[in-house]
Amino acid sequence: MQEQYHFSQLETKWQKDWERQELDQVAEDFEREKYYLLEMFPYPSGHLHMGHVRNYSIGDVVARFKKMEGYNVLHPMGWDSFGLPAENAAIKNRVPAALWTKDNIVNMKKQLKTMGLSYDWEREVATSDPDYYKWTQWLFLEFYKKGLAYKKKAAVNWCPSCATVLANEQVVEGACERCETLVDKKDLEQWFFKITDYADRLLEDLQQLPGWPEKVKIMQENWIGRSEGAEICFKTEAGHDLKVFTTRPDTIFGVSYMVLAPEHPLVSELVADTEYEEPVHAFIKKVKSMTNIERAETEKEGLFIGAYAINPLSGDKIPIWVANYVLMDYGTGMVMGVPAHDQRDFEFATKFQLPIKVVIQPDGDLLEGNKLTEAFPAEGRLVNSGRYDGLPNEQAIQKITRDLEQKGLGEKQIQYRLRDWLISRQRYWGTPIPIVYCEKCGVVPVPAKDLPVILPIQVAFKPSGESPLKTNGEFLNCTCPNCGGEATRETDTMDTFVDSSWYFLRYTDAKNAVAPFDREKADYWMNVDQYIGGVEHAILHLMYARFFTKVLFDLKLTSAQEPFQNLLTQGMVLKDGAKMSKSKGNVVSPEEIIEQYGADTARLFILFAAPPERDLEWNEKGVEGCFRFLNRVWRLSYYYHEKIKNISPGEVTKNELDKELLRSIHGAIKKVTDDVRLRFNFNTAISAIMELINTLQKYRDHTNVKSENLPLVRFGLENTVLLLAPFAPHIADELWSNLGKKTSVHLEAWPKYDEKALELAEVTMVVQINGKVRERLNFPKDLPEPQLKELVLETEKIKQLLQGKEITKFIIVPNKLINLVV
Ligand code: ANZ
Ligand code: ZN
Repeated sequence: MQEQYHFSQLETKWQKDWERQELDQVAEDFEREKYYLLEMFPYPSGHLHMGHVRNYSIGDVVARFKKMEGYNVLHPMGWDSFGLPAENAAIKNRVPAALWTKDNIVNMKKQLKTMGLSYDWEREVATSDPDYYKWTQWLFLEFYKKGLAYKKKAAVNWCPSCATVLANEQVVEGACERCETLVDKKDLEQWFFKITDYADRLLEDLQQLPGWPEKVKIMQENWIGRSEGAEICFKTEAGHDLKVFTTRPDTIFGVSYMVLAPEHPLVSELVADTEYEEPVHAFIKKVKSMTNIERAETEKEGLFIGAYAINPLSGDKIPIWVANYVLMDYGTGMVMGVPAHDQRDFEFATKFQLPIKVVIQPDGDLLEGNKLTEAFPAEGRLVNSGRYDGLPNEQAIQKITRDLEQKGLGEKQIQYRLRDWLISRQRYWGTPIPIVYCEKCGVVPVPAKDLPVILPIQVAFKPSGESPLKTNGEFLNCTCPNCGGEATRETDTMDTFVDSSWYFLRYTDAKNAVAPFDREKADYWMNVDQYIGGVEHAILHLMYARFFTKVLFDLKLTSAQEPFQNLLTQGMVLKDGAKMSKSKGNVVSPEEIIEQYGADTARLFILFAAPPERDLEWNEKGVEGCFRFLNRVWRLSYYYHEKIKNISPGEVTKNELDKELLRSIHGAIKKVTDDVRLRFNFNTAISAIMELINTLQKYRDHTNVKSENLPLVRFGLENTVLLLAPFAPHIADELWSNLGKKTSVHLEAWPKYDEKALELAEVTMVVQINGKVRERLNFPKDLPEPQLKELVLETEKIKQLLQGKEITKFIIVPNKLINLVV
């Protein structure tokens, strides 16, 4: 054994050795219980950052721990490799996006390998690989057959000056990010997935996920946004239907105006050839240039449009307005304005001096419309509501809805905030949508046997904003699979969230050439037992992956109904209180840290510095501390190396010091096991290992050659190495082989603790007389007071000190301290 801890040399050695032994490759084993551990796969930017290091260090501990516990562990890794950065690099540097991506993958894989992560690289996938996107396309076609993929016109952000479609993020204050021209909404044909068909299941099945953070489930719930209410039909004076969705039919007598979304087609009709036509159209134009988010954030604006509606129950004549706070794509795009009981309506009515009529009255002080300072949205009884007066409002909701139903002017309705998923992207670097347009046959899906529709290598991009693939004649022009005539291909590509919605299934059978995956294999591995990643994916990615899993279940491709059984959302890595980022210049490079201290230290620090869900503050001192700790482990092993070489481990104890060591070993096993298995509290698990090393150190300092209990020391060191293995895998394997072991520590069983050894635990208690420390004594843990008293008073030193004195008080801090007041 070398005297020094040469981390760099030994880390490389073990990484090679693990690869040679194929230690991390797994196969289905139907006799054994499986455990599927997954970290969110990265976008191959080319550089590993600390967020990755944290994510993968956490995952690797769990994977290695579960393996030692005896599970058949699937722990794969791959690349979410389609997306804009590659396309931008291609435009900027005139390199094919495919090449740029491949280089980055090679780089990042190399970096990942230096971390010593236990991935089964045989299952590596890259979503931009034709072997992968072939199946993304195949799945698209299955969705299409089921009516779950469809095309419709949808409003997109359009910059008239750049002649391009813009993503929402590229629109800043209603203008194009590049040229600052006001952005239009343009209706273009787009592909959608019908996720709204699954809204109820996506919502209900959240209840089957107790292993998900509550906050993530709430975000999903809000995103789905289920509202129960009614659709109510008002009529204009001229007899047009004005259908509104409301959650509060009970407030219908309080309606003082109607509002239409400015884009609503009825608006133009109602103002045609009136004095309102011009100002209303100007208003529409202004509002249309904003995104929904911007609309929600700006001041409420609106205009009366010169028409009136009739309230179907009260008969009131009410003015019709347009306003920016009513959205076209929710409900019916129309609202009945009830200022007394809806805050948005209250603000609007106050600004435009519309009447505020109270129709729900709480117990207590009478509300008055002209004295309200905000809306009253809560429960109460109906007032000013004709024959419904006096009803509790919950009952009134039912009754009013029923009465309107009978008149054919309303019905119960459930609304979702969730919209169908727009998957078309006018981009190059993505999965081509496998559809062909033929003049004779119309929209023709590419037959499965012709997949994949290969994405051509392209380096020329005209900045037209249209799909770059439109400019590629070879790709664009094809023959119709149906009639053999001339046809053109769909040139939009898929949102990259489609690619990442099923990769966890591909891992279960990554090389399958005849199907996306084999059902039996997928059924063995699914669900993912533990998914780990950033909370920024709490909504979209997780929702889409859940949606896909449910569709694939319905297609009978898998028995899984949920993809991820348990979810851990890791916190951020901060430096000086801020998220590490290039622009802030506070980035710590993982490569440098690994070079300077080794991967084991880097992993240990990142796991030790904070529990996984909390944010973690980078701290060079902490890194050094972990490095010193590993050196301490090394030195201790070195000190005993020769002595215990030919000795078997043993648990026989001969004296108090031995007993303390034995207890400490079992205590550490228990603590680490529980912390990792039950709570993922890796930081406290690591402190327990550190404590064990302290005890071993103390043991070494307090024993001489004759009293050294070497079998016990060996027992202690072997267990330390076993406990350390998931956290610092390289040094653990090196120390394991230094202990004379012939096979990897990562093939060992996780150590078990002996409850008995723990029960007999002793504690060291301080004995004070009048507050002054006089003695330290060992007692069995949790000894009852009378026995403790007896034992203290029997000790020689205390007896002497107490001679001739009377004890007035006997104070005990359990397991810590005894104070005798005399
Ligand atoms: C009258 C009313 C009275 C309302 C009241 C609420 C309280 P959630 O719960 O989010 O589904 N609304 C309906 N369609 C809208 C649209 N396209 N744009 C903006 N607002 C719209 O919200 C449902 C409520 O949001 C509906 O119920 C409607 O206002 C408004 F005391 O109708 B309510
Ligand atoms: Zn055809």
